[in-house]
Amino acid sequence: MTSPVTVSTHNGVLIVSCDSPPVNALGAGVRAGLLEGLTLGLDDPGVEAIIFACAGRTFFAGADIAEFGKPMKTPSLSDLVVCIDNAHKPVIAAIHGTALGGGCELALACHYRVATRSAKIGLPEVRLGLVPGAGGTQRLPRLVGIAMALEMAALGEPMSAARAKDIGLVDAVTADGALVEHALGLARTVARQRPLPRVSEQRVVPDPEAIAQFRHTHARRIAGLHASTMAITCIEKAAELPFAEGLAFERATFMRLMADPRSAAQRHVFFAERQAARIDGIGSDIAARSVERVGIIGAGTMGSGIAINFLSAGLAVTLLETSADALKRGQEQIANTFSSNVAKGRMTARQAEQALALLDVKLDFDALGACDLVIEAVFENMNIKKDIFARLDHVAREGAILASNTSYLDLDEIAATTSRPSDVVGLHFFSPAHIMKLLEVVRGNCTAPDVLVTAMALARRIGKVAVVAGVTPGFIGNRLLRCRQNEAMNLLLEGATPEQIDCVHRNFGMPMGPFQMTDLAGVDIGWHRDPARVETIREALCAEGRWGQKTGAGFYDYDERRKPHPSPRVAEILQEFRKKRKSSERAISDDEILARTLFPMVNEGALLLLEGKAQRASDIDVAWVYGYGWPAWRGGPMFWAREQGFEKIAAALEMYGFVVAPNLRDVLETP
Ligand code: T1G
Repeated sequence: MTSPVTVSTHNGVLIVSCDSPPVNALGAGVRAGLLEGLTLGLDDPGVEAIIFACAGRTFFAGADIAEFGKPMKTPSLSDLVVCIDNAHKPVIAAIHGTALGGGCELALACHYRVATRSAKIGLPEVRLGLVPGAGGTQRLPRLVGIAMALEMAALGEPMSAARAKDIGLVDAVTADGALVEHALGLARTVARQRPLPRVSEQRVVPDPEAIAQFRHTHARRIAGLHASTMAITCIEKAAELPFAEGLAFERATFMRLMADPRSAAQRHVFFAERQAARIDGIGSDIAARSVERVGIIGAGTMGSGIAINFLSAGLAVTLLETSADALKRGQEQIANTFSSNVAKGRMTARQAEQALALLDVKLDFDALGACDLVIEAVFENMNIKKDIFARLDHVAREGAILASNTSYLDLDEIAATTSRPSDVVGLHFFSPAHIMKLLEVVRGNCTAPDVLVTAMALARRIGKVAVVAGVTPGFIGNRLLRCRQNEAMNLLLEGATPEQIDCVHRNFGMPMGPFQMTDLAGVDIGWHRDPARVETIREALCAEGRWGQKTGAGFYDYDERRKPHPSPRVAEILQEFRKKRKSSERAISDDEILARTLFPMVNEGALLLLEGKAQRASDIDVAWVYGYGWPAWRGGPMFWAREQGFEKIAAALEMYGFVVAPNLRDVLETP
């Protein structure tokens, strides 16, 4: 097999170039080729300097994650990095694209680093439940100081080339087309300069205040993220220990985390997210349709949030409403969001201005005729949606894609009101639509393959993580959510409290529990609005105006800072309903709460697969990690269930009166 690494000589400078699509991951073959190239350059008296460069879209994007958990083939990345560090001739990293993880660590071991203006550099290992394993936590603080090293290695955020230059991480930034030329120029300049600037020989300036400050500032963000905590410790050791000992500490930490099930779960989510982009039965030969102008019907919270996604990605948006006031409110919501993004440094004022310039607001339905994609984001009522799609059928141009943002209604029924059901697709955004990453792409019975391909491509373009769902009430995410919420309500009737149930879920790693989530979203969603009709706990709360955070009371009472407090009134309501059921109140264990709220979700996931409404179990994981905050370090409901085991889950489901899905064993036990 030909090596992905080639060498070329340029007036005494050896370029060691790697071409290993898609991202030049530092797999065994690449590592071997790089070591061979380096050795060739060091042994050749005619070579005065060596450059590491990559072809394709990016410099080395890290170790090959697919190799993790398998026996490591030599040379290891650590061995390669040590050889670079010890080189007796200058070695230069020519960085473009995303120099991440092991790619960044290889660059740190080089003596010089040149990056293109659009390049990004980072140590995202913590996102995989790991710490850098090839010297990143030891070299980075030596080059940029502890504070910057913490930001990069403990949060996993990549840095722009410009910022990297400012902090001394790279020596020069070049135009995107001038990288190799600049690297060659630098090589000739430094070819005979000695001593070589070895990062490992530099001292780390101790900065305990920076570490304490970082821990305080990011306490919430890194809570429960074991790898981030360990990355901080490794950086602390860089200031305390000699380089070799710090390296050994980092390596031992890396190996321990590699064996940790939490890292396996995060690596599962990494690949599952990318697998979700694949649509079964549709080959790469199907081209996406061109979408440059997006029409959005409804300027409410969802419609405005959806518009922000497309405007931020540089697509023109026609936002339609039925009244000037509603349109104005939507426009204000969009403008305020962009202003807030600028204030928080998420975008520049210029970028916000450019995005807003792409917004066109209309009251005239016919204006949608100029759009390539129209997304209906109106009230969740089938008749309203059917009317809109019937009108769209006459107004939208031929070939335009007609999408509904419905969160559970039957997309096929909506599509049937048009003469072009093959152009109809569901695009289910999650509120707040401009923040939540998940997008469910709902595949109707008639949805054309290129419409699906277009939807998935658009999802990527607007920075969403898309999952294909079949037509079923609640699609993937909400169908599992309904199971959890139903059983949570049953547990209330049997003696549990909202606080206890929510606490169990927060301790599991969810950002909030079922009742906090209901109060946030609105207890009154889907309520029939008749306060005289009270048959359930939820209807009792709604009837008293306890609609959640927005009314200051729901399952909890909220103070002026929206902090939730257990509600005596809710306790009374629960007592009333328990008496009505004549069920004896009992103490319910946390384990029972967890089993009864999560195992039915897993069972429903198996049914989704059996019915063909989800393409693969990992898609269900992606939906819940990105749509509902399931902790990535638990991998998603289906991944977590595999760890629990079929027998335990099936026994519990039967004990609590559930019918075990016929394919559950197969789903949880098939490798
Ligand atoms: N290893 C193996 N495959 C990878 C990979 C990696 N590091 N990165 C990406 N891929 C695959 C990915 O699965 C997909 O495959 C294709 O490349 C395109 O990816 C020792 C231990 C680089 C920013 O965490 O962040 O180094 O689906 O769709 O949107 O300390 O990929 O096409 O078959 O994401 O343009 C550290 C992870 C590893 C970087 C490109 N590095 N990758 O984004 O393309 S740990 C990372 C990314 C490490 C050292 C430690 C992104 C990207 P397929 P893509 P993209």
